[in-house]
Amino acid sequence: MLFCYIINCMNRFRFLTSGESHGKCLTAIIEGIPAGFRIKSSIINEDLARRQVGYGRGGRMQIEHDTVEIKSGVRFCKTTGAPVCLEIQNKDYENWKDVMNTEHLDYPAQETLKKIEEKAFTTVRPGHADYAGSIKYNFSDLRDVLERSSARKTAIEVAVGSVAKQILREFGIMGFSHVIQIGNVKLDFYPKTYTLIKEKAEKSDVRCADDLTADRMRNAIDEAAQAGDTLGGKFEVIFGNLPVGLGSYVHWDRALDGRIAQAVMSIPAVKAVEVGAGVDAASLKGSQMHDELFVGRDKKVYRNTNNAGGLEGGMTNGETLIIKGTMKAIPTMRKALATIDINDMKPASAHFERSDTCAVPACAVVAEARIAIILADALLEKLGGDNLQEIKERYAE
Ligand code: EPS
Repeated sequence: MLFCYIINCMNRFRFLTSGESHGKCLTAIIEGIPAGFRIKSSIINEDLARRQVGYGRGGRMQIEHDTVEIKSGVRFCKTTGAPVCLEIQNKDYENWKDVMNTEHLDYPAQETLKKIEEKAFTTVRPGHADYAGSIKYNFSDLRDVLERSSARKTAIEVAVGSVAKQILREFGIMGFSHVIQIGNVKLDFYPKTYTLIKEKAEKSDVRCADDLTADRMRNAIDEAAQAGDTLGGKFEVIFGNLPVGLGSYVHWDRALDGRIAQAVMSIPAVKAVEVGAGVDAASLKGSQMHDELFVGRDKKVYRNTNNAGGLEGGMTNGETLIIKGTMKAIPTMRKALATIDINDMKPASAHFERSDTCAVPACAVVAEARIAIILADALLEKLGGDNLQEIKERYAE
């Protein structure tokens, strides 16, 4: 039994991250990458830059220039089969050294104490992890909740996702993300092909594939910023060229739709995940919803619709994977909301440091990374193997 479990774990793309928003660095250890995959830090850095840009991002992104250092598990750009360790330095740490010290302070200088007190806060930010986190971990300073619950940690997740994407690319599996709604502004007209959507979205600072809609999105962000408010929205992640049969219907926790939903849902601020037709499926009749199958002259199976979003019975069905995510408006706001102070349990105004007005474009990049991780995991799980050559041979079978 235990033996089976260990075998199963060896063919899994697993990772853990550590790091605080204003701590020294963010790190990840990835386990389960077979030997021989080409992994380049320059490609990871391109993905990190994609997460950082976006109209409506806050002051922190002016400070950081996220770059990864591959610390182990890779030699001359090729994985060795050993755990891969990634690290991103937080540039802002220079300003937070005293506050984020990991050592016990025996006789702190007055100046140091003042800095720590200045950064401590007890007024709960509604919508954040502050209230439940302080009770769960018994903190009197909400800084201890903020630091790890911050979406800053998604930077290292994007680095892990970029490694997953480099693995998937070996098998021709590629994906992208784009924004389809910010506040009340929706993308109504999609460019005709996925290639066009991708190209246009990558060039847009709101990751939107239509110029006019992008203008309206920027205006909405400006208006929210002027009012001291924030905006949420909706994004879509697409992956193509997936083999049939990733995931399974045999157990609930092996269903790929469930695994993807968990991966996207747990991104900070995400409130809903949809597969294919998603919530619209509620009003579609069976005859409208289900994608009929045909066989082409080339003997290949094809369908004229993709309401299933590439997933049937918890498995990939060979069609394009289509996942939508909904992000709520960021809960750190200049326009302070009513709350409580956990120090005296009296009414108070919520704490504000600095924030993004809108981070939906960044969230789309994070979701793309998280989905890539699940797909790489499912692919390695299906194919097994210790090195790229072995896996490629199995894939070709
Ligand atoms: C983020 C870094 C954070 C925030 C944001 C995401 O930096 P700071 O707290 O220093 O401004 O900009 O996090 C949140 C808005 C949040 O609610 O967690 C980043 O690197 O993406």
